[in-house]
Amino acid sequence: MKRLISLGTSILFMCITCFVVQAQTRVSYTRHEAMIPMRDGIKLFTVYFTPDNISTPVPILIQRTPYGSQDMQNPNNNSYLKDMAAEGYIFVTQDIRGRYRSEGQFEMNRPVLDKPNTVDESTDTYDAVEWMIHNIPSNNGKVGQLGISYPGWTTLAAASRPHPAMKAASEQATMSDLFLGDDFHHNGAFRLSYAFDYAFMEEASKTDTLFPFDHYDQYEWFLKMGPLSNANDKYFHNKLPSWNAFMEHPDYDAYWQYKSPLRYVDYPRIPMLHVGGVWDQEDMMGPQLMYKKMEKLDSNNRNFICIGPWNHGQWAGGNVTHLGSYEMGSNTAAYFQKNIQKKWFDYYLKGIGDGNFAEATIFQTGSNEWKTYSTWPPKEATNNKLYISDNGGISFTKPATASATAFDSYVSDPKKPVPYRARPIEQTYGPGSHWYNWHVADQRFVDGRPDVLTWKSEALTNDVTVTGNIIAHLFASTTGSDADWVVKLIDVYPDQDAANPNMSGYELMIANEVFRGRYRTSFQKPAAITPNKVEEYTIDLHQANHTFLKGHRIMVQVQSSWFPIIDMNPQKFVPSIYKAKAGDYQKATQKIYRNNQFATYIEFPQIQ
Ligand code: PG9
Repeated sequence: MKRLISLGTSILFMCITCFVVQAQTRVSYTRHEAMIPMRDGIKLFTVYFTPDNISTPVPILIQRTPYGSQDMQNPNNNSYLKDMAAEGYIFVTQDIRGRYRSEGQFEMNRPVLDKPNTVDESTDTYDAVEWMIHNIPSNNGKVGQLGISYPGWTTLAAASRPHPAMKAASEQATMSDLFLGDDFHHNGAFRLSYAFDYAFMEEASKTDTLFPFDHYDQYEWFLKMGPLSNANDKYFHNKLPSWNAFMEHPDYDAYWQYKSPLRYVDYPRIPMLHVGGVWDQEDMMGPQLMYKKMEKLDSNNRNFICIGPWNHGQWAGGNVTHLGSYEMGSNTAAYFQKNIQKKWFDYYLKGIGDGNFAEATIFQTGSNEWKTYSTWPPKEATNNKLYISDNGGISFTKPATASATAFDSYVSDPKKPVPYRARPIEQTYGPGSHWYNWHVADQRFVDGRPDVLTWKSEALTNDVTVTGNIIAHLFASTTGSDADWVVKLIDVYPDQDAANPNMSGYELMIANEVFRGRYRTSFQKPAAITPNKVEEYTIDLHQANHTFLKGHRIMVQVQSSWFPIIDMNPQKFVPSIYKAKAGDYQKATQKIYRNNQFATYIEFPQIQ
């Protein structure tokens, strides 16, 4: 269990069987350990592998992790690194402050401080790099950093204030703003089951520890837990700093803004390759948001992005040809590792190649093709609008009706929330967990629920491709004074798919997001919703590059709960949902409008 997590990210649970050596091994490696001193005297545990019998000095590639470095595999046996290992690099992994065998105090996502006499992940990396270039023999003085998820974020933080020897970095599935998106909240909605599991896993002890649930199905367990305040009262007893922060900072206040990389990341000070998965269940937003932020200031063409058909970190695996039931048509991880990651580091750290990299390399799902773009999202795309319409249909034409009764409606009941994936919902990183694939799970598991609205097109007569940022504009009202809105864009496979019978009628999510209604005008200052007033909710469903193939249908779904990945909104405005009482949770009737004045639509960018 610990060994698997320690390999860098949780995704490696599922990829463990994939660690096969495919490349012709040309270089062997020797393992070393060191305790590297930081500027405040704290020492960080570090494992490094040096290549044997090489004639020229080689660069250093670092990963910095909270998940434990001691079990770092020989790079020749690690699918993620093996292509680079075959030609010689020095590979380093380091336990960050306070985790596993490192000294010091752990702080979850300790932000870059820029204050004298303080330490953070950027100063720790700086000090580590300084030590490495002077103490690891046969290095060429050039250092790169990469990593997935938390190690992706440590890469982002280090590259934001890099040591002069650091010449290139690749953040992969970094978390970005933890209130607006990624692990702990999405648009202010609290990621209950994930935050609960992860805060305990990282903060209950120095090494990863699973919370001892006494029940298998988290849906039932969290329903039974009741209001959020019960987590501290019954289980955590105020001992987990991150959980306490969730409870004490319900809104996007100075605490979250200070923590956010949106504050401390600016222009790409060194070349940066952002890597993300379109079906990343933990940090989908991070690479997209960080690429966008840095791209605006990228006057030296140092900012690049690659997005693939992956879950959280799946590109590190060996033989990655499918995610859940979705078949990718080729080994997409091998493509990334060889043609993107290796070439990129080889160029910046070894001077190999012409350095002609595509600005954006984005896998197109549906058609299963790698595509390149000179701007991302592509500037040339037209923002078409996909409207919901009557009789459960959707259309690229705005509804003509002026009728105020042109809406669809459902009752959202906090006692019976919509599950976010089919039950039983196993503990996030627990045995048999389906957490890793839930973004591609067949959405038919919510078919027939009266609290999920569905609109869909006829079978398409041509392929239809969406490329870029998908944004929902929901015109909605509620009888309550607060509400969550979940929007999903779905590809419905043909009912009888002769080519792929297992996929017949499959409902594959292409994009999705939740929005907590109280934040519709400001994330800093939540505001009650006026009952029964129609309001527009703008919900970023993030980027996609997907072809709905001929014969498929395009589907849109809306619902008001996604339990327990999102805590249940009381549906009555209270100053802090984290202090809501059981009696605050109430049923509400939600209406989604589709008339000419209030025309719910999805921005659906297309390249003509
Ligand atoms: N998604 C995990 C994480 C990253 C950063 C902050 C909190 C959690 C991870 O897989 O590392």
